[in-house]
Amino acid sequence: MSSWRERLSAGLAKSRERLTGQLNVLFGAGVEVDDSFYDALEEALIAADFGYEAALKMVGQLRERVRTGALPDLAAVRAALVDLIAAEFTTAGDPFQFSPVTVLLVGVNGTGKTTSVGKLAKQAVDEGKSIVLGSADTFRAAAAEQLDIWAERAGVDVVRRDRGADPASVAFETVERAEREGADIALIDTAGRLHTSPDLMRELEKVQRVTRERSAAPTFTVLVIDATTGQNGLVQAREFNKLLAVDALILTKLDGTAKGGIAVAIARELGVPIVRIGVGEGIEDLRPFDPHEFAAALLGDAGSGSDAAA
Ligand SMILES: Nc1nc2c(ncn2[C@@H]2O[C@H](COP(=O)(O)OP(=O)(O)OP(=O)(O)O)[C@@H](O)[C@H]2O)c(=O)[nH]1
Ligand SMILES: [Mg+2]
Repeated sequence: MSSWRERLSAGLAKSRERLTGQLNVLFGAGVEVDDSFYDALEEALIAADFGYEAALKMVGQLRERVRTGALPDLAAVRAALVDLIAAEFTTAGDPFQFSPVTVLLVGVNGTGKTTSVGKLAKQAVDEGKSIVLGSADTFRAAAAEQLDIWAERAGVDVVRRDRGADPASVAFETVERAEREGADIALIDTAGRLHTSPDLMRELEKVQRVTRERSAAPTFTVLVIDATTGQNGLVQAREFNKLLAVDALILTKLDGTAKGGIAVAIARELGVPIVRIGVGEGIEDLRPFDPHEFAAALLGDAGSGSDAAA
């Protein structure tokens, strides 16, 4: 059983191969650090889904530092790129720092919302916080049962209704119950839906509106994105954000993506923090997001030589 760091590192191995391949070229025998090198690095960053603008900006900064002689060797260049990638992320604004707080998890189908609710519940309990879960996924038959299993593992209660009930009413009741019990966190799971489905998006907007109106505590909308979906994840982020003004992101399945750069593209696009990352299916596999740690995993720690995990 590998550690979560190893899983993250293994998941990002393909992105890393492309990027470090270019960096190695930089110091290969007889290679000139010229425009074509920077073009190739830019292409590698774009291929890893960093996005055009971010790639251009980072390579421009790297080019400037190499020019001034600030980066004498491969390790220095790699470390500089790690810093540049890390600097692309905002870190302030983790909803779970607040108490009391109301958090709504949204996203397209199968991104890992319910699993993340379960993992977050366990973490809250481990930290000695009280939490009430709400299953506002009244659409999928097994959704409430799935959440029940996670809730049982975490030892917390779930507010739920029969299938087909109004999800906004479940959200309302969850907030009410959390307030009544003086809970630290009201955490609400919603049904997955495509951003291209107007009816379902309107329904979600109502869930958010009702939740905000009912909640005296600050209310955060957290978008859950499956990192393996690459550019489509960026489109999802854009569309959900347009309608709901997303406050934070959870990026799941980073243990299995070839395009880790998408984290940069999405966080940049929305200008909101990634507050957790999913690196596996187990209850412990939702970790705080550390920009520097993530960037280092994406490029491989210089000199560590432990890239063999893939
Ligand atoms: N490898 C991996 N699998 C994950 C991760 N997070 C979730 N999963 C898996 O993804 C699948 C879908 O997870 P769910 O939590 O049911 O997704 P959901 O967003 O609630 O799905 P819907 O409610 O149908 O929209 C499950 O098999 C999870 O175990 C992760 O970080 N890594
Ligand atoms: Mg679900």
